[in-house]
Amino acid sequence: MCKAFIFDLDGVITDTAELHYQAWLKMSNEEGYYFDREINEQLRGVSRRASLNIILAGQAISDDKADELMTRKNGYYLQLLETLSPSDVLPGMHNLLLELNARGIKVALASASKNARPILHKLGLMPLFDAIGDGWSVARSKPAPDVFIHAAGQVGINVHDCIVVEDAEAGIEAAKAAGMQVVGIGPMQRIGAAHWCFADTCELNLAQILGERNAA
Ligand code: B16
Ligand code: MG
Repeated sequence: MCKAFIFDLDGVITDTAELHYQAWLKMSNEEGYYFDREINEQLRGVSRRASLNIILAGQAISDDKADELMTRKNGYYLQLLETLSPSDVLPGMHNLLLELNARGIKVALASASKNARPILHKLGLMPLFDAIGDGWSVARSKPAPDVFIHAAGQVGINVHDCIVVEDAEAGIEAAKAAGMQVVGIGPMQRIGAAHWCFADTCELNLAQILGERNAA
């Protein structure tokens, strides 16, 4: 029985992938690293350090240099986040969160991002969440199941009673490893491993997921 919904952030609640792209691109251009939108797709749902490693493509740098590059990129990203507002919530998601709250189903976040809390504040969604799991909550990031298990623990719900909403392959793998059912958002080649698949957030159908009669 579904007692909690656990949401990924980037690509599910809001589309910050473009802002990550702009910030990584600026840093990469300054450093002479090759970076394009195709590589950016590989960064979906993975941690900041794992993202940098993908951009470096095997090039070795010191830990101090890696820290400096990630700090610089995050500075650019934070500048871009300043323009974020409630109008940047992806279609249908605000209503879905309201509906879950009204039904008494717990709502939690499980994001790889260390910026998840300020992002939820800017989107005006913080009051609709019962718990937040983010890039600060656990040591091992997706595809490890840790952030989902952490979020379930925060709302006090058994992992088998949690449904996750994810847009990334790494996130779907992590949620399944946590023993949870997963709703995938995006193209089938990316989210085909999910239990329910929707091309877009506006197509997500709660009644269908909950197995209710008369689901459209
Ligand atoms: P930050 P999610 C992920 O968010 C992004 O998809 C990924 O591109 C990013 O590298 C990661 O957060 C870390 O973000 O640099 O803000 O800590 O999809 O897990 O909500
Ligand atoms: Mg995501």
